[in-house]
Amino acid sequence: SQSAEVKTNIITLTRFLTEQEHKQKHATGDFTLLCHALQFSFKSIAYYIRRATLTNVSSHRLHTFHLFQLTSPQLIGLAGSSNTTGDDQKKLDVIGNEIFINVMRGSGKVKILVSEEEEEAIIFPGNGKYAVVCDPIDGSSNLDAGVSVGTIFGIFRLADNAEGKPEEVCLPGTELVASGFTMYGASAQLVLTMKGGDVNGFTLDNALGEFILTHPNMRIPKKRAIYSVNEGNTVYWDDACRAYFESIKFPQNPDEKPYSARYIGSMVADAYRTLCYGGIFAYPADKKSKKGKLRILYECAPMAMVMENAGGLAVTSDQRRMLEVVPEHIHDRSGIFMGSYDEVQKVTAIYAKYDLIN
Ligand code: P6P
Repeated sequence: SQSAEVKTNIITLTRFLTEQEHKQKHATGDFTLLCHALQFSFKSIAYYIRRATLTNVSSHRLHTFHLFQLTSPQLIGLAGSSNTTGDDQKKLDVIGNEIFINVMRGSGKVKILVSEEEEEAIIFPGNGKYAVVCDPIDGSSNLDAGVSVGTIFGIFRLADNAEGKPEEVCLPGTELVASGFTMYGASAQLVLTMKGGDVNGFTLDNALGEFILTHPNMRIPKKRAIYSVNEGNTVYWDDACRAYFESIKFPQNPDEKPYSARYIGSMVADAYRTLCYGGIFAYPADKKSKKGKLRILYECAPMAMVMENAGGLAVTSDQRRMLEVVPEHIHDRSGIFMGSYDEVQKVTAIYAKYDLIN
């Protein structure tokens, strides 16, 4: 019988990082070691999410059991603390955050760590040259429903004289040296991009415990009639925003079909589908969320860098390039439209028409 093709030359993330390092003339290896620490945190979080899922299944017969209570049922109940957004902090959020903090500290390469779960930036002693921004478990409120959640991250190279002050990491996305996200779905899927580089997808092989390069040089389709937005916020949108979504739901041109709607409510899952299939993802700033809901540093900018390096675009609600926005503080927010190049251009064209009118 046909034996399954034996892959004897697989490219692991570890090998990929070594090859990337050799391309950099003055590489010291610090960035590579930081990325190894990052991949270890993704493997650890993937393990705990999978275990939580199993625990949830085994305990379903006993009582409703929130996935966030990672360990044994005795730990029922929320962690009791709440994060910067004020929503209840679930056990898994806490564990994902703690894993990330401990692994980044242990790397010895990080000076400043910003996490959605931490009000203040964490400053590590030592001479780390990098700042890491992250949302350890984004979308966790959906976890109980089996929706894919993920870790979103970005890496900045700090100035040599950086003292470890929060304002030193309030940088535009154009300064990111690397960014990406790991989606914890059927398998853990890492999407990683480096400054000026392309976008590469790695799948965690649980047997090997290695991320394997499965999606080299991911390119987002130039256009696709899919839109991804929470239409429950329509009543809060400004006129230009409404006009844009009206234009794709009720196309003027009779031979144009209306767009399909796809919205999961977990940014990593919506972003990954948008990267793979094309279309537009939006979380507009509106009357309810004046600066938008998503965070610039560890949600909008890393995702914008992935979309741009894959051939797409990302803009704010006032149609500025997302990557050029400088956050006013580490948890600053922005409206965002991101995805296929032509689709984002359509948004900007409609907004331009509205700006002319108003
Ligand atoms: P809404 C999840 O809570 C999250 O931070 C993102 O992952 C997601 O894109 C967004 O919020 C969903 O927000 O208001 O549509 O529920």
